[in-house]
Amino acid sequence: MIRIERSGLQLRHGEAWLQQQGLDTQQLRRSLITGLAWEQPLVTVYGKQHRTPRLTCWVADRGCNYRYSGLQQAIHPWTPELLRLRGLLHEHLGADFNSLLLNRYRDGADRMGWHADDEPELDDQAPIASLSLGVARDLRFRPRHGDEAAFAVRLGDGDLLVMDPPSQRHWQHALPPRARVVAERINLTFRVIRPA
Ligand SMILES: O=C(O)CCC(=O)C(=O)O
Repeated sequence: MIRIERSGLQLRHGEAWLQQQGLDTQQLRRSLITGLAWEQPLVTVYGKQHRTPRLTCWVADRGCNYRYSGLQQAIHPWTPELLRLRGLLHEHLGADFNSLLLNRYRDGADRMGWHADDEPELDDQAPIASLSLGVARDLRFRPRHGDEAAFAVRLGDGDLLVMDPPSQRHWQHALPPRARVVAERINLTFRVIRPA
């Protein structure tokens, strides 16, 4: 894994990490597409309601509620393949992830706006581990203050990106739209929620 460091930001990037663990990423992506209950929830942003420009699924241990943009996510149970991924991440990173947000970008029009994963229910001492499946997309980073330059990390099929504390406090990230991308991508972010 290579380290990407800026003031207040610490990332670790492992290319084709899932393939190195012996996983078939194409099969995994297909199975997640057909096996999970994908939703396109209504969210409220700046007082206006709209559907998220991507599909999502929230998987978590019991009691791990998560709310963003005024939306309480429905909790879906862990499947055997998601438990296997959680086990692999625990083995390599030592973190006890108890929740997982999956985002499914159907093509380059689907996207995620600027934000930090800094909701109060998230444990800010724990890393966030992100796995990518499918077509490569750019994850952009920009500082919340100061004059460090924005930059992007290209996340390809099977990549692992670890965002270590205190990155969420000082930086935001976004997945911008890409007009030329016609293929699908799934991203899985494993998190630690402090149970209510
Ligand atoms: O799709 C991605 O790589 C980014 C996902 C993300 O920003 C998030 O889940 O908070």
